[in-house]
Amino acid sequence: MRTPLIAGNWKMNGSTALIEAFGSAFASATLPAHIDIVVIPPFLYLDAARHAFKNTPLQLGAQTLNPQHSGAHTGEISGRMLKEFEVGYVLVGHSERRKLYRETDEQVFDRLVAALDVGLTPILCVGETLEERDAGSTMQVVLRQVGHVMARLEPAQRLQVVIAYEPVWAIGTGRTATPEQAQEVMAGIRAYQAGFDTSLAEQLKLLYGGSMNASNAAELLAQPDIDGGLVGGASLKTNDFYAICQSAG
Ligand code: G2H
Repeated sequence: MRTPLIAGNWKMNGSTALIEAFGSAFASATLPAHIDIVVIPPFLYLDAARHAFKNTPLQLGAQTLNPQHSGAHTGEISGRMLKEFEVGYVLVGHSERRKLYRETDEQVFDRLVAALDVGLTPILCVGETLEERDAGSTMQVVLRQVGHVMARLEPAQRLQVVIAYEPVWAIGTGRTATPEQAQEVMAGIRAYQAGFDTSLAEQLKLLYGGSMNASNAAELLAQPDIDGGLVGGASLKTNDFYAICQSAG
């Protein structure tokens, strides 16, 4: 049985006021008994969130990390630093980082290994563009991104990775993959893992991301291979995020 995971990726949004609002809303919220909920604010708010979320079930995640643990990397944040601030999860390979900051599969791999080295749970983001989907190469693209990382990990490391399938054409566009489209790709990712180890495939946590919201979450989360969501826009409103968490119960 895989514990559902709902992660809210705030991207470059939020404020100390929003952190406080989440702390208050989730301190008194009634949530499903078995669920992991992660809020992923910009780095600058992690410390405030660590304090504000003390009496809530909310866990902390970061949006990226540097592959090095320390050194002359002006402007960067390492996994070791994130651990000091009680961060448990970190996104790697989000499509915005791949596109806007030219992160390659190799750099994604390095970041993911750095996360594993310090005991952070990496959420590896993969997904095809609209052109790639229209060209019929969705599975090829997604499995290239997944394989570039998973094929090079030790079996024990593979168990620590969460994978988020986020079709690029559904991100922040209001256009969601249908539950069937998402399920098809996610079943393909799980089948790929079964090539390494069937028990890994059963344990692997797979999230859907791309315009998930309070209205479409239940249908997406009901799919057999969707274990949770990576939520962007809808994670910035306490009520919407709470409703999505409820759908995962
Ligand atoms: C995909 C998602 C969160 P949104 O990037 O990672 O964002 O839900 O706004 O499409």
